[in-house]
Amino acid sequence: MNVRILKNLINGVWSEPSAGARMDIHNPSTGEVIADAPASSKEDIDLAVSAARHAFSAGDWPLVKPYERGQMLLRVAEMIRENKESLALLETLDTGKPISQGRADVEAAARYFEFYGGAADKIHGETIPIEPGVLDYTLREPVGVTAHIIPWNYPLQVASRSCAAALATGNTVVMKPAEQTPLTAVELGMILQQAGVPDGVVNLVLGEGHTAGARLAGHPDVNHITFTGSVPTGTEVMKAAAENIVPVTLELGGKSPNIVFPDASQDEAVEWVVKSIIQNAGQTCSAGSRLLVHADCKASFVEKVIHRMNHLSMGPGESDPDIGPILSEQQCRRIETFMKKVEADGGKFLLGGTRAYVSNAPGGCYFKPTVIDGLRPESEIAREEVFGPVLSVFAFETDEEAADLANSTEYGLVTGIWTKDVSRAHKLAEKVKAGQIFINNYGAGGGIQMPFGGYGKSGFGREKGLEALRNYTQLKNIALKI
Ligand code: TXE
Repeated sequence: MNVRILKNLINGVWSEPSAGARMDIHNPSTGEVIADAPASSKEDIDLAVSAARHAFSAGDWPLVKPYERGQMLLRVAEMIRENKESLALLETLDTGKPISQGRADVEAAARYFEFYGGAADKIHGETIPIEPGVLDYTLREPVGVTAHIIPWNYPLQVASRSCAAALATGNTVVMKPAEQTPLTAVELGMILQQAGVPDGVVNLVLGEGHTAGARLAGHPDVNHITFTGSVPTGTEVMKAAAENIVPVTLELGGKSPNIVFPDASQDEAVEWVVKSIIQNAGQTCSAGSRLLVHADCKASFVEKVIHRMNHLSMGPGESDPDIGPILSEQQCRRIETFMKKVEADGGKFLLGGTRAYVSNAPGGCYFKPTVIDGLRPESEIAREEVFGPVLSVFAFETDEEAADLANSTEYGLVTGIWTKDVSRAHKLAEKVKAGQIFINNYGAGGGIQMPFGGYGKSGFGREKGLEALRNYTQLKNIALKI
């Protein structure tokens, strides 16, 4: 495969990084170098922020009518769909994810632009009764220059969801994709240009976190930061934003449970429990990484889970296996470090626990689907995000125990509840501290329209759905004495 030479998009021009530094981009399935990307510096971020500021304050963007802005975003959605196959392949080459998951990500990206494109001319304020002779009303104004720091696990989806919402509300954008996975962000930049988004409205700076990312998070002329990534980096981003009193939306992952009762449809629950932990090889913020199962059905349920996992295929993303590679050697070592502590934490492996060798892709890092039983709920692996296809099993007897176990980590992103007893499910859903609860499903409909975000260390603020529009608007109240 030809090595792609990537550039930054600043003020409508595809440009080299100012200091000339570059970095290799690898295909996680094979380890092969597939692209050469800018390792941008502080200066490149500064240029991008200044272009975004100019486009917001003095450029064409504020003059575009909301309906026309929406039409532009709908065109972006259309163009994403027209390029679905090539975008999916690029996403798969860049992240290693199975191509069918790459296709699903591309469809989700198109749907974000469609959803927010449709919303662009429906963002309005209200009138508030004060007293006779006073007309009081609110305006929802764009915040200005918005920064988007994107992770490597769902590069196109995450870039699209926040960028589309920010553009729909009339903001300008500076985006920094993860250093490992910039390919589809570059394609998205080209599509946005072709769809007619004016120069400077969307700027793309490729580079590393500690340089480009840190400058973007701490830039004094940024008005909002959207960050998806790890808790330690989220903390750094928040500290940098605090220096400038800039609001942040943080999506920091989770340790999400599936809670299974004996009256649930067992086969369906097994299918989703497995799917929710192997999707993207477990490198998903909302991965169902804990199985909380009622003691009465634990043995048979876990047996079914293991049976299903024993029949999963593994290989390079392009061959569309059930499980693709782990992003990098570094991420794989991180998983192994967790695995080394399993026994000391009271756990035993029912399945997996080690790397897998994939003969047709020896250069990639693969990890076997893994099931661990017996971990102490307070142990590190039971509470921390492993970010691999690793499922920890816990038994409960009462609904209270299930709720306590579900709430026993500092995260609170997603919870799956599996039972035919609707009132039990509702009561449990009220007790569980998580931003999204799924009852007898896990991720219905792709969740484009549902507010998404976490409790506790899973972050704060909500992305997706109409709720995300709040991140990118500020409210002004105007009182007119008539
Ligand atoms: O994340 P980082 P890493 C979790 C997951 C994973 C772990 C480590 O558990 O194993 O994090 O992954 C940019 N200022 N998630 O190290 O560092 C970076 O360039 C500003 C969960 O890759 O959080 C990239 O664009 N930005 C998660 C982005 O932050 C900085 C998705 C994420 O990188 C920066 C990814 C800095 N100082 C990892 N340092 C999810 N919630 O889905 C780095 N970055």
